[in-house]
Amino acid sequence: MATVQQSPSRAQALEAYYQELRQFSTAPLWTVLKSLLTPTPQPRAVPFIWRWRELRPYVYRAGELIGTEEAERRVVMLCNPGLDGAAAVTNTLYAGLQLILPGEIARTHRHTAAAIRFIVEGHGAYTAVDGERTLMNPGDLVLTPNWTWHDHGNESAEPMVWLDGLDLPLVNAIDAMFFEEYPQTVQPVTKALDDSRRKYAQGTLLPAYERHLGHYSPLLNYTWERTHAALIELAAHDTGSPYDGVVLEYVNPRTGGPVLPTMACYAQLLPPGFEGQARRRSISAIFHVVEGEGYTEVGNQRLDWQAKDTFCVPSWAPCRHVNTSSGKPAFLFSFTDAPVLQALGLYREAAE
Ligand code: 1HN
Repeated sequence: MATVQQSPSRAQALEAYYQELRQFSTAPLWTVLKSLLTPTPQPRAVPFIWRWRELRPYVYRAGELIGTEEAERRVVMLCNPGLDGAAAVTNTLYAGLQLILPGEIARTHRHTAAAIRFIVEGHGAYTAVDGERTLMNPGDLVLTPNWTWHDHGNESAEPMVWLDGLDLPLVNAIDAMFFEEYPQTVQPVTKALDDSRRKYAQGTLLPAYERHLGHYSPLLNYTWERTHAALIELAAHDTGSPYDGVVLEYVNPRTGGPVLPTMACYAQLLPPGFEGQARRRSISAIFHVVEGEGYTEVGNQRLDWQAKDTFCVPSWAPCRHVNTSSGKPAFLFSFTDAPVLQALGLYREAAE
């Protein structure tokens, strides 16, 4: 009891000491240690779903209010409610819905944040990356790797919307952002249309005369046509994983590794009636529904989804997918920061 009786003066002495430390830009570790060394990750990002039915009118309204010339990129960003309005879905990943109208151009630039595009609707607008163009269709996955020149143009007769995914919050957190504009609006086309598809979409037969150097996939567009066919073919004889159903990773055909050094992409088929098991992973994930209806339990939240909705699963939240589409498979696309966690020895997973 003696120490307790002394404590008011000791408490005062400590408080005075903390005050003095502050003037030297220092602080005691022992008052914050428990909040730094949490037993498990404590993301501020919360499980959340952005519903296409609600957002679509706002995406198209942006098309009436602002042009691509003024906007550089016309995007409605998805902002996690737990992250105070930051341009972020999680601490590492950004996502947004980009609209490009017929006749519009989104001018050429490059940056050290890497991007993926997953096409939501519209047909035939192009993305150009380092001299190669690809025409995009719903469900296609298009890569714009770190520091590659990229522009978009819509020479089709209909608007196009896609989901942008970037490692922007990560790149800014590690103070590694660089950005440049190309001297011209549209970069010169130096390669045949879909050049990389002919060279690299085969996967098991690659051009021996071309050594693609770089830490990202040389394939610009992973078309939904191929992805969908691969999932259907695999699901005919395979039930896949108890957590994810029939799940495929989009890979770099040169290495078998992730498409980008900071982001991994997946397509999955949840068989009719699929009720997944719950699992936690020490990664951030953003899911986009391609087809079907169902729900995903993330922690204590139930996120009911349908086609074109986008939702997030923060690190270490238990996650369980259920397909409620009657008698039909459901298709999900997702991208994660798993390559970062894996490269740093920080990847973990645990069944619930
Ligand atoms: C960007 O360059 C694009 O090229 C889209 O389409 C979204 C969000 C933040 C920073 C750069 C694009 C972006 C972006």
